[in-house]
Amino acid sequence: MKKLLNYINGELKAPAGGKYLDNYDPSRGKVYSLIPDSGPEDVEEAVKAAQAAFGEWSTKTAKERSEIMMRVSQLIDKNREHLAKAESLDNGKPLKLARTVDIPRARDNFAFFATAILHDEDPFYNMGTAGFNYTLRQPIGTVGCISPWNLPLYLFTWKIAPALAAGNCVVAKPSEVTPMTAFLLSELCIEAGMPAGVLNIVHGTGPGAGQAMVEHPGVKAISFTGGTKTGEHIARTAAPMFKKLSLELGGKNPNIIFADCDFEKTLSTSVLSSFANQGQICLCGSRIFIERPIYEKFRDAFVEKVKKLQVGPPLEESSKMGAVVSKPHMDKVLSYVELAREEGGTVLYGGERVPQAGEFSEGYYLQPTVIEGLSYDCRTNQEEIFGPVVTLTPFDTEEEVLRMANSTNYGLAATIWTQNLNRAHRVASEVQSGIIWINCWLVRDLRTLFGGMKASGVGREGGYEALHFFTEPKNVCLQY
Ligand code: TXE
Repeated sequence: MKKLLNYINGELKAPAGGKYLDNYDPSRGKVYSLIPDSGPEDVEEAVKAAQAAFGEWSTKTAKERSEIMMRVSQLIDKNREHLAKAESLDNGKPLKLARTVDIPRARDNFAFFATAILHDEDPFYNMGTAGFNYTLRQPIGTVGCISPWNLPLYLFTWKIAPALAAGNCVVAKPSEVTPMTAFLLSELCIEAGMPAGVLNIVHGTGPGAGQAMVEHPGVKAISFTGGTKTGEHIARTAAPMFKKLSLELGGKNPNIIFADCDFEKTLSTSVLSSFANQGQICLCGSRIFIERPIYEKFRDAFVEKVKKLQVGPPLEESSKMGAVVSKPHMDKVLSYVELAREEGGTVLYGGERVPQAGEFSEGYYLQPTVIEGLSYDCRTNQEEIFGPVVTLTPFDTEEEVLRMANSTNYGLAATIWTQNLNRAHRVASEVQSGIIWINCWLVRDLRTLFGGMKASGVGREGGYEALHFFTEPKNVCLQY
Protein backbone atom coordinates (compact mmCIF):
# COMPACT_ATOMS: atom_id res chain seq x y z
CA MET A 1 0.00 0.00 0.00
CA LYS A 2 1.53 3.34 -1.14
CA LYS A 3 2.35 5.60 1.81
CA LEU A 4 2.36 9.32 1.05
CA LEU A 5 4.85 11.52 2.86
CA ASN A 6 4.97 15.10 4.07
CA TYR A 7 7.23 17.56 2.27
CA ILE A 8 9.11 19.53 4.93
CA ASN A 9 12.34 21.49 4.54
CA GLY A 10 12.87 20.11 1.05
CA GLU A 11 12.53 16.46 2.08
CA LEU A 12 9.80 13.85 1.86
CA LYS A 13 9.29 12.51 5.36
CA ALA A 14 7.00 10.42 7.53
CA PRO A 15 4.74 12.06 10.14
CA ALA A 16 6.42 12.49 13.52
CA GLY A 17 3.82 10.32 15.27
CA GLY A 18 4.06 7.57 12.64
CA LYS A 19 0.26 7.57 12.19
CA TYR A 20 -1.47 7.25 8.80
CA LEU A 21 -5.01 7.68 7.46
CA ASP A 22 -6.77 5.56 4.84
CA ASN A 23 -7.09 7.19 1.43
CA TYR A 24 -10.03 5.93 -0.67
CA ASP A 25 -10.47 5.44 -4.40
CA PRO A 26 -14.12 6.61 -4.69
CA SER A 27 -14.63 4.82 -8.01
CA ARG A 28 -14.12 1.44 -6.28
CA GLY A 29 -14.99 2.37 -2.70
CA LYS A 30 -11.68 0.91 -1.59
CA VAL A 31 -8.59 2.14 0.33
CA TYR A 32 -5.73 2.45 -2.14
CA SER A 33 -3.10 4.47 -0.25
CA LEU A 34 -2.22 5.87 3.15
CA ILE A 35 -1.56 9.50 4.08
CA PRO A 36 0.29 11.02 7.05
CA ASP A 37 -1.96 11.83 9.98
CA SER A 38 0.23 14.80 10.91
CA GLY A 39 -0.12 16.87 14.04
CA PRO A 40 1.31 19.93 15.82
CA GLU A 41 4.84 18.48 15.84
CA ASP A 42 4.90 18.20 12.04
CA VAL A 43 3.39 21.68 11.65
CA GLU A 44 5.99 23.11 14.04
CA GLU A 45 8.79 21.57 11.96
CA ALA A 46 7.24 22.93 8.76
CA VAL A 47 6.86 26.45 10.19
CA LYS A 48 10.48 26.40 11.39
CA ALA A 49 11.62 25.37 7.92
CA ALA A 50 9.55 28.13 6.32
CA GLN A 51 10.92 30.73 8.73
CA ALA A 52 14.49 29.61 8.03
CA ALA A 53 13.95 29.84 4.26
CA PHE A 54 12.16 33.20 4.28
CA GLY A 55 15.22 35.48 4.34
CA GLU A 56 16.67 34.10 1.10
CA TRP A 57 13.37 33.50 -0.73
CA SER A 58 11.89 36.94 0.01
CA THR A 59 15.06 38.75 -1.08
CA LYS A 60 15.33 36.89 -4.38
CA THR A 61 14.39 39.08 -7.31
CA ALA A 62 10.97 38.58 -8.85
CA LYS A 63 12.79 37.15 -11.88
CA GLU A 64 14.61 34.56 -9.76
CA ARG A 65 11.41 33.43 -8.03
CA SER A 66 9.63 33.47 -11.36
CA GLU A 67 12.19 31.12 -12.97
CA ILE A 68 11.83 28.52 -10.22
CA MET A 69 8.03 28.72 -10.34
CA MET A 70 8.04 28.42 -14.13
CA ARG A 71 10.07 25.21 -13.80
CA VAL A 72 7.32 23.83 -11.52
CA SER A 73 4.69 24.86 -14.08
CA GLN A 74 6.62 23.16 -16.88
CA LEU A 75 7.02 19.99 -14.81
CA ILE A 76 3.29 19.92 -14.11
CA ASP A 77 2.75 20.15 -17.86
CA LYS A 78 5.33 17.46 -18.61
CA ASN A 79 3.63 15.12 -16.11
CA ARG A 80 0.07 16.15 -16.89
CA GLU A 81 -1.20 12.72 -17.95
CA HIS A 82 0.17 11.06 -14.80
CA LEU A 83 -1.24 13.89 -12.64
CA ALA A 84 -4.62 13.72 -14.40
CA LYS A 85 -4.91 9.96 -13.81
CA ALA A 86 -3.89 10.44 -10.17
CA GLU A 87 -6.44 13.22 -9.71
CA SER A 88 -9.22 11.20 -11.31
CA LEU A 89 -8.42 8.16 -9.17
CA ASP A 90 -8.25 10.22 -5.98
CA ASN A 91 -11.36 12.35 -6.49
CA GLY A 92 -13.61 10.15 -8.65
CA LYS A 93 -13.97 12.74 -11.41
CA PRO A 94 -13.85 11.66 -15.07
CA LEU A 95 -10.27 11.46 -16.37
CA LYS A 96 -11.29 13.73 -19.24
CA LEU A 97 -12.18 16.49 -16.75
CA ALA A 98 -8.93 16.13 -14.80
CA ARG A 99 -7.00 16.12 -18.10
CA THR A 100 -8.75 19.18 -19.60
CA VAL A 101 -9.49 21.30 -16.50
CA ASP A 102 -7.79 20.41 -13.23
CA ILE A 103 -4.19 19.79 -14.29
CA PRO A 104 -3.87 22.43 -17.02
CA ARG A 105 -5.22 24.98 -14.52
CA ALA A 106 -2.66 23.91 -11.89
CA ARG A 107 0.06 24.43 -14.50
CA ASP A 108 -1.41 27.82 -15.40
CA ASN A 109 -1.73 28.90 -11.76
CA PHE A 110 2.03 28.60 -11.33
CA ALA A 111 2.75 30.24 -14.70
CA PHE A 112 0.29 33.08 -14.16
CA PHE A 113 1.67 34.23 -10.82
CA ALA A 114 5.29 33.54 -11.86
CA THR A 115 4.80 36.10 -14.64
CA ALA A 116 2.42 38.48 -12.83
CA ILE A 117 5.21 39.50 -10.45
CA LEU A 118 7.32 40.58 -13.44
CA HIS A 119 4.72 43.19 -14.41
CA ASP A 120 3.00 44.41 -11.27
CA GLU A 121 2.97 48.11 -10.42
CA ASP A 122 2.35 50.03 -7.21
CA PRO A 123 0.88 53.51 -6.77
CA PHE A 124 2.97 56.71 -6.49
CA TYR A 125 1.28 59.91 -5.29
CA ASN A 126 3.15 63.12 -6.08
CA MET A 127 2.53 66.13 -3.80
CA GLY A 128 4.81 68.48 -5.65
CA THR A 129 7.02 70.53 -3.31
CA ALA A 130 5.42 68.83 -0.30
CA GLY A 131 7.01 65.55 -1.33
CA PHE A 132 5.65 62.24 -2.58
CA ASN A 133 4.16 58.92 -1.44
CA TYR A 134 4.94 55.45 -2.67
CA THR A 135 3.38 52.09 -1.80
CA LEU A 136 5.91 49.56 -0.61
CA ARG A 137 4.54 46.00 -0.75
CA GLN A 138 6.43 43.37 1.22
CA PRO A 139 5.82 39.63 1.73
CA ILE A 140 4.10 38.66 4.99
CA GLY A 141 6.45 35.81 5.98
CA THR A 142 5.14 32.28 6.66
CA VAL A 143 1.58 31.78 5.39
CA GLY A 144 -0.87 28.86 5.58
CA CYS A 145 -2.82 27.46 2.61
CA ILE A 146 -5.66 25.00 3.26
CA SER A 147 -7.62 23.51 0.39
CA PRO A 148 -10.63 21.23 -0.24
CA TRP A 149 -11.28 17.97 -2.11
CA ASN A 150 -13.35 19.06 -5.10
CA LEU A 151 -10.65 20.51 -7.37
CA PRO A 152 -7.62 19.26 -5.45
CA LEU A 153 -4.49 20.38 -7.33
CA TYR A 154 -6.31 23.25 -9.07
CA LEU A 155 -7.30 24.98 -5.81
CA PHE A 156 -4.16 23.92 -3.92
CA THR A 157 -1.86 25.59 -6.46
CA TRP A 158 -4.14 28.61 -6.76
CA LYS A 159 -3.25 29.50 -3.18
CA ILE A 160 0.36 28.37 -3.13
CA ALA A 161 1.42 30.11 -6.37
CA PRO A 162 0.55 33.73 -5.44
CA ALA A 163 1.90 33.19 -1.91
CA LEU A 164 5.28 32.02 -3.24
CA ALA A 165 5.37 34.59 -6.05
CA ALA A 166 4.89 37.41 -3.53
CA GLY A 167 7.97 36.18 -1.63
CA ASN A 168 6.31 34.28 1.24
CA CYS A 169 7.18 30.81 2.45
CA VAL A 170 4.26 28.39 2.69
CA VAL A 171 2.90 25.67 4.96
CA ALA A 172 0.12 24.02 2.94
CA LYS A 173 -2.41 21.31 3.76
CA PRO A 174 -4.49 19.63 1.03
CA SER A 175 -7.75 17.88 1.93
CA GLU A 176 -7.18 14.51 3.58
CA VAL A 177 -9.85 13.22 1.19
CA THR A 178 -7.78 13.98 -1.93
CA PRO A 179 -4.10 14.26 -1.03
CA MET A 180 -2.46 12.46 -3.94
CA THR A 181 -1.68 15.24 -6.42
CA ALA A 182 -0.38 17.49 -3.65
CA PHE A 183 2.07 14.72 -2.81
CA LEU A 184 3.07 14.42 -6.48
CA LEU A 185 3.56 18.20 -6.56
CA SER A 186 6.08 17.83 -3.72
CA GLU A 187 8.16 15.56 -5.92
CA LEU A 188 7.98 18.03 -8.79
CA CYS A 189 9.08 20.90 -6.54
CA ILE A 190 12.14 18.91 -5.50
CA GLU A 191 12.88 18.21 -9.17
CA ALA A 192 12.40 21.91 -10.01
CA GLY A 193 14.98 22.91 -7.43
CA MET A 194 12.56 24.73 -5.16
CA PRO A 195 14.80 25.78 -2.22
CA ALA A 196 14.26 23.78 0.98
CA GLY A 197 11.60 25.19 3.31
CA VAL A 198 10.04 27.57 0.78
CA LEU A 199 7.07 25.25 0.31
CA ASN A 200 6.10 22.70 2.98
CA ILE A 201 3.18 20.31 2.51
CA VAL A 202 1.76 18.71 5.66
CA HIS A 203 -0.91 16.04 5.18
CA GLY A 204 -3.59 15.32 7.74
CA THR A 205 -7.06 16.06 9.04
CA GLY A 206 -8.60 19.45 9.60
CA PRO A 207 -8.84 19.17 13.38
CA GLY A 208 -5.32 17.68 13.43
CA ALA A 209 -2.78 19.29 11.10
CA GLY A 210 -5.18 21.98 9.90
CA GLN A 211 -6.06 23.28 13.34
CA ALA A 212 -2.38 23.27 14.34
CA MET A 213 -1.59 25.48 11.32
CA VAL A 214 -4.34 27.96 12.12
CA GLU A 215 -3.29 28.15 15.78
CA HIS A 216 0.44 28.43 15.14
CA PRO A 217 1.67 31.96 15.98
CA GLY A 218 4.32 31.69 13.26
CA VAL A 219 1.67 31.38 10.52
CA LYS A 220 0.78 35.00 9.76
CA ALA A 221 -2.02 34.55 7.21
CA ILE A 222 -4.44 31.79 6.24
CA SER A 223 -5.94 31.25 2.80
CA PHE A 224 -8.76 28.72 3.10
CA THR A 225 -11.26 27.15 0.72
CA GLY A 226 -13.88 24.78 2.04
CA GLY A 227 -17.15 24.62 3.88
CA THR A 228 -18.77 27.63 5.49
CA LYS A 229 -18.92 25.90 8.88
CA THR A 230 -15.20 25.21 8.80
CA GLY A 231 -14.52 28.75 7.62
CA GLU A 232 -16.44 30.05 10.63
CA HIS A 233 -14.35 27.87 12.93
CA ILE A 234 -11.08 29.01 11.37
CA ALA A 235 -12.11 32.65 11.64
CA ARG A 236 -12.93 32.19 15.32
CA THR A 237 -9.49 30.68 15.94
CA ALA A 238 -7.48 33.14 13.86
CA ALA A 239 -9.27 36.42 14.51
CA PRO A 240 -7.94 37.00 18.05
CA MET A 241 -4.45 36.42 16.62
CA PHE A 242 -5.08 39.15 14.00
CA LYS A 243 -4.03 36.91 11.14
CA LYS A 244 -4.91 37.92 7.60
CA LEU A 245 -7.73 35.65 6.41
CA SER A 246 -8.98 34.75 2.94
CA LEU A 247 -12.07 32.53 3.14
CA GLU A 248 -13.60 30.96 0.01
CA LEU A 249 -16.61 29.08 1.32
CA GLY A 250 -19.79 27.41 0.14
CA GLY A 251 -22.39 28.52 -2.38
CA LYS A 252 -25.99 27.93 -3.44
CA ASN A 253 -25.80 29.61 -6.79
CA PRO A 254 -28.83 30.82 -8.80
CA ASN A 255 -29.00 30.09 -12.54
CA ILE A 256 -31.51 32.69 -13.80
CA ILE A 257 -33.05 31.94 -17.21
CA PHE A 258 -35.25 34.52 -18.94
CA ALA A 259 -37.66 33.59 -21.75
CA ASP A 260 -35.63 35.54 -24.34
CA CYS A 261 -32.46 33.49 -23.74
CA ASP A 262 -30.55 31.65 -26.49
CA PHE A 263 -32.44 28.44 -25.68
CA GLU A 264 -30.03 25.77 -27.00
CA LYS A 265 -26.92 27.41 -25.51
CA THR A 266 -28.70 27.97 -22.19
CA LEU A 267 -29.84 24.36 -22.14
CA SER A 268 -26.50 22.74 -22.90
CA THR A 269 -24.52 25.05 -20.60
CA SER A 270 -27.01 24.57 -17.76
CA VAL A 271 -26.47 20.79 -17.91
CA LEU A 272 -22.75 21.49 -17.44
CA SER A 273 -23.22 24.11 -14.71
CA SER A 274 -25.49 21.65 -12.86
CA PHE A 275 -23.47 18.44 -13.04
CA ALA A 276 -19.82 19.11 -13.97
CA ASN A 277 -17.49 17.40 -11.49
CA GLN A 278 -20.57 15.61 -10.16
CA GLY A 279 -21.95 19.00 -9.06
CA GLN A 280 -18.97 19.38 -6.71
CA ILE A 281 -17.84 22.82 -7.81
CA CYS A 282 -18.61 25.80 -5.57
CA LEU A 283 -19.63 27.65 -8.76
CA CYS A 284 -22.26 25.14 -9.91
CA GLY A 285 -25.74 26.60 -10.48
CA SER A 286 -27.83 24.37 -8.20
CA ARG A 287 -30.99 26.54 -8.18
CA ILE A 288 -32.36 26.98 -11.69
CA PHE A 289 -34.97 29.75 -12.04
CA ILE A 290 -36.86 29.74 -15.36
CA GLU A 291 -39.21 32.46 -16.60
CA ARG A 292 -42.68 30.88 -16.78
CA PRO A 293 -43.34 31.16 -20.57
CA ILE A 294 -40.51 28.70 -21.25
CA TYR A 295 -40.61 26.75 -17.97
CA GLU A 296 -42.18 23.53 -19.29
CA LYS A 297 -40.25 23.58 -22.56
CA PHE A 298 -36.95 24.07 -20.70
CA ARG A 299 -37.80 21.55 -17.95
CA ASP A 300 -38.65 18.78 -20.42
CA ALA A 301 -35.65 19.45 -22.67
CA PHE A 302 -33.33 19.68 -19.63
CA VAL A 303 -34.54 16.35 -18.17
CA GLU A 304 -34.14 14.67 -21.59
CA LYS A 305 -30.51 15.81 -21.78
CA VAL A 306 -29.76 14.91 -18.17
CA LYS A 307 -31.08 11.37 -18.69
CA LYS A 308 -28.38 10.87 -21.33
CA LEU A 309 -25.49 11.74 -19.00
CA GLN A 310 -23.44 8.58 -18.67
CA VAL A 311 -22.42 7.93 -15.03
CA GLY A 312 -19.55 5.47 -14.83
CA PRO A 313 -15.95 4.64 -13.97
CA PRO A 314 -13.82 7.80 -14.26
CA LEU A 315 -11.28 6.32 -16.68
CA GLU A 316 -13.91 5.32 -19.24
CA GLU A 317 -14.11 7.84 -22.10
CA SER A 318 -17.91 7.46 -22.15
CA SER A 319 -18.29 8.62 -18.53
CA LYS A 320 -19.65 12.15 -18.38
CA MET A 321 -19.96 11.85 -14.60
CA GLY A 322 -17.77 9.79 -12.28
CA ALA A 323 -18.10 8.96 -8.60
CA VAL A 324 -18.74 11.52 -5.86
CA VAL A 325 -15.77 11.98 -3.59
CA SER A 326 -16.59 9.82 -0.58
CA LYS A 327 -19.19 7.59 1.09
CA PRO A 328 -20.05 10.23 3.71
CA HIS A 329 -20.55 12.78 0.95
CA MET A 330 -22.69 10.37 -1.09
CA ASP A 331 -24.86 9.74 1.98
CA LYS A 332 -25.14 13.50 2.58
CA VAL A 333 -26.29 14.11 -1.00
CA LEU A 334 -28.82 11.24 -0.85
CA SER A 335 -30.16 12.63 2.44
CA TYR A 336 -30.93 15.91 0.67
CA VAL A 337 -32.90 14.11 -2.04
CA GLU A 338 -34.93 12.49 0.76
CA LEU A 339 -35.40 15.91 2.35
CA ALA A 340 -36.57 17.35 -0.98
CA ARG A 341 -39.26 14.66 -1.18
CA GLU A 342 -40.34 15.43 2.41
CA GLU A 343 -40.52 19.14 1.55
CA GLY A 344 -42.94 18.42 -1.28
CA GLY A 345 -40.56 18.23 -4.24
CA THR A 346 -41.05 15.98 -7.24
CA VAL A 347 -37.95 14.13 -8.42
CA LEU A 348 -38.25 14.42 -12.20
CA TYR A 349 -35.13 12.29 -12.70
CA GLY A 350 -32.40 10.71 -10.56
CA GLY A 351 -32.04 10.51 -6.79
CA GLU A 352 -30.56 7.01 -6.76
CA ARG A 353 -27.14 5.34 -6.77
CA VAL A 354 -25.99 4.07 -10.17
CA PRO A 355 -25.00 0.38 -9.87
CA GLN A 356 -21.67 -0.49 -11.48
CA ALA A 357 -20.26 -3.89 -12.40
CA GLY A 358 -17.21 -5.75 -11.14
CA GLU A 359 -14.46 -3.83 -9.37
CA PHE A 360 -16.55 -0.64 -9.44
CA SER A 361 -19.59 -2.17 -7.77
CA GLU A 362 -18.81 -0.50 -4.44
CA GLY A 363 -18.01 2.93 -5.87
CA TYR A 364 -19.93 6.09 -4.97
CA TYR A 365 -21.97 6.72 -8.16
CA LEU A 366 -25.03 8.96 -8.09
CA GLN A 367 -27.52 9.83 -10.81
CA PRO A 368 -27.79 13.49 -11.84
CA THR A 369 -30.94 14.58 -10.04
CA VAL A 370 -33.57 17.15 -11.11
CA ILE A 371 -36.30 18.25 -8.69
CA GLU A 372 -39.25 20.63 -9.14
CA GLY A 373 -42.17 21.84 -7.05
CA LEU A 374 -40.25 23.10 -4.02
CA SER A 375 -40.71 26.48 -2.38
CA TYR A 376 -37.73 28.78 -2.88
CA ASP A 377 -37.21 29.11 0.87
CA CYS A 378 -37.29 25.42 1.87
CA ARG A 379 -34.11 23.81 3.25
CA THR A 380 -33.35 22.00 -0.01
CA ASN A 381 -33.26 25.40 -1.73
CA GLN A 382 -31.37 27.17 1.05
CA GLU A 383 -28.62 24.75 2.06
CA GLU A 384 -25.51 23.76 0.09
CA ILE A 385 -25.77 20.15 -1.14
CA PHE A 386 -22.55 20.18 -3.22
CA GLY A 387 -23.55 17.20 -5.32
CA PRO A 388 -25.38 16.33 -8.57
CA VAL A 389 -28.73 17.79 -7.47
CA VAL A 390 -30.55 20.81 -8.94
CA THR A 391 -33.99 22.29 -8.39
CA LEU A 392 -36.18 23.98 -11.02
CA THR A 393 -38.40 26.93 -10.06
CA PRO A 394 -40.56 29.10 -12.38
CA PHE A 395 -40.78 32.88 -11.96
CA ASP A 396 -42.91 35.68 -13.44
CA THR A 397 -41.05 38.94 -12.75
CA GLU A 398 -37.48 40.21 -12.33
CA GLU A 399 -38.31 41.37 -8.80
CA GLU A 400 -39.60 37.92 -7.86
CA VAL A 401 -36.59 36.05 -9.22
CA LEU A 402 -34.16 38.45 -7.53
CA ARG A 403 -35.98 37.99 -4.23
CA MET A 404 -35.72 34.20 -4.54
CA ALA A 405 -32.13 34.25 -5.83
CA ASN A 406 -30.99 36.53 -2.98
CA SER A 407 -32.92 34.63 -0.29
CA THR A 408 -30.06 32.36 0.85
CA ASN A 409 -27.19 33.10 3.25
CA TYR A 410 -24.78 32.51 0.39
CA GLY A 411 -23.51 34.89 -2.28
CA LEU A 412 -20.83 33.25 -4.39
CA ALA A 413 -21.78 32.97 -8.08
CA ALA A 414 -24.76 33.57 -10.38
CA THR A 415 -25.56 32.92 -14.04
CA ILE A 416 -27.97 35.10 -16.03
CA TRP A 417 -29.39 34.09 -19.43
CA THR A 418 -31.07 36.87 -21.44
CA GLN A 419 -30.48 38.74 -24.69
CA ASN A 420 -31.83 41.98 -23.22
CA LEU A 421 -28.56 43.56 -22.14
CA ASN A 422 -30.16 46.33 -20.08
CA ARG A 423 -31.84 43.62 -18.04
CA ALA A 424 -28.60 41.58 -17.88
CA HIS A 425 -26.66 44.48 -16.34
CA ARG A 426 -29.56 45.43 -14.05
CA VAL A 427 -29.92 41.90 -12.67
CA ALA A 428 -26.13 41.55 -12.39
CA SER A 429 -26.02 44.66 -10.22
CA GLU A 430 -28.90 43.44 -8.05
CA VAL A 431 -27.98 39.79 -7.52
CA GLN A 432 -25.98 39.20 -4.31
CA SER A 433 -23.08 37.22 -5.78
CA GLY A 434 -19.39 37.97 -6.13
CA ILE A 435 -18.97 36.21 -9.49
CA ILE A 436 -21.53 36.64 -12.27
CA TRP A 437 -21.69 35.09 -15.73
CA ILE A 438 -24.04 36.47 -18.38
CA ASN A 439 -24.87 34.04 -21.23
CA CYS A 440 -21.99 31.74 -20.27
CA TRP A 441 -20.62 29.76 -17.29
CA LEU A 442 -17.18 29.09 -15.86
CA VAL A 443 -15.47 31.31 -18.41
CA ARG A 444 -12.33 32.20 -16.48
CA ASP A 445 -9.58 34.80 -16.84
CA LEU A 446 -6.97 34.47 -14.09
CA ARG A 447 -6.59 38.25 -13.90
CA THR A 448 -10.16 38.61 -12.59
CA LEU A 449 -11.12 38.74 -8.94
CA PHE A 450 -12.78 35.66 -7.45
CA GLY A 451 -14.87 35.26 -4.33
CA GLY A 452 -18.22 35.68 -2.68
CA MET A 453 -20.16 37.66 -0.13
CA LYS A 454 -22.34 36.79 2.87
CA ALA A 455 -21.67 33.17 4.01
CA SER A 456 -19.68 32.47 0.82
CA GLY A 457 -16.58 34.05 2.20
CA VAL A 458 -14.39 36.99 3.02
CA GLY A 459 -11.87 38.50 0.65
CA ARG A 460 -11.08 37.80 -2.99
CA GLU A 461 -8.60 35.53 -4.76
CA GLY A 462 -7.31 35.80 -8.30
CA GLY A 463 -5.00 38.18 -10.12
CA TYR A 464 -3.57 41.08 -8.15
CA GLU A 465 -6.20 40.49 -5.43
CA ALA A 466 -4.26 37.34 -4.50
CA LEU A 467 -0.85 39.02 -4.66
CA HIS A 468 -2.18 41.88 -2.52
CA PHE A 469 -3.60 39.40 0.02
CA PHE A 470 -0.18 37.80 0.38
CA THR A 471 1.67 41.09 0.95
CA GLU A 472 1.67 43.82 3.57
CA PRO A 473 1.52 47.26 1.90
CA LYS A 474 3.14 50.35 3.43
CA ASN A 475 2.61 53.96 2.42
CA VAL A 476 5.93 55.78 2.52
CA CYS A 477 5.78 59.58 2.38
CA LEU A 478 9.03 61.44 1.62
CA GLN A 479 9.75 65.17 1.77
CA TYR A 480 12.95 66.38 0.13
O1 TXE B 1 -14.72 20.90 3.56
P1 TXE B 1 -13.98 21.24 4.88
P2 TXE B 1 -15.07 19.49 3.05
C1 TXE B 1 -18.38 22.62 1.03
C2 TXE B 1 -19.31 21.53 0.60
C3 TXE B 1 -18.82 20.36 1.37
C4 TXE B 1 -18.47 21.02 2.67
C5 TXE B 1 -17.50 20.21 3.45
O2 TXE B 1 -20.62 21.85 1.03
O3 TXE B 1 -19.82 19.39 1.56
O4 TXE B 1 -17.84 22.25 2.29
O5 TXE B 1 -16.48 19.81 2.51
C6 TXE B 1 -9.62 21.50 6.35
N1 TXE B 1 -8.79 23.84 10.87
N2 TXE B 1 -17.26 22.79 0.14
O6 TXE B 1 -15.24 18.46 4.09
O7 TXE B 1 -14.28 20.36 6.01
C7 TXE B 1 -9.87 20.13 5.74
O8 TXE B 1 -8.91 19.20 6.21
C8 TXE B 1 -8.09 23.90 9.71
C9 TXE B 1 -17.20 23.98 -0.64
O9 TXE B 1 -14.01 19.28 2.02
O10 TXE B 1 -14.23 22.66 5.01
C10 TXE B 1 -9.70 20.44 4.27
O11 TXE B 1 -8.33 20.47 3.93
N3 TXE B 1 -8.44 23.21 8.59
C11 TXE B 1 -15.78 24.26 -1.09
C12 TXE B 1 -10.29 21.83 4.15
O12 TXE B 1 -10.29 22.37 5.46
C13 TXE B 1 -9.56 22.46 8.64
C14 TXE B 1 -15.15 23.06 -1.70
C15 TXE B 1 -11.73 21.82 3.65
O13 TXE B 1 -12.44 20.95 4.49
C16 TXE B 1 -10.35 22.35 9.79
C17 TXE B 1 -15.26 21.93 -0.84
C18 TXE B 1 -9.92 23.08 10.95
N4 TXE B 1 -10.58 23.01 12.11
C19 TXE B 1 -16.31 21.82 0.06
N5 TXE B 1 -11.41 21.51 9.52
C20 TXE B 1 -15.67 25.37 -2.12
N6 TXE B 1 -16.08 26.57 -1.75
O14 TXE B 1 -15.17 25.13 -3.19
C21 TXE B 1 -11.26 21.13 8.23
N7 TXE B 1 -10.15 21.68 7.69
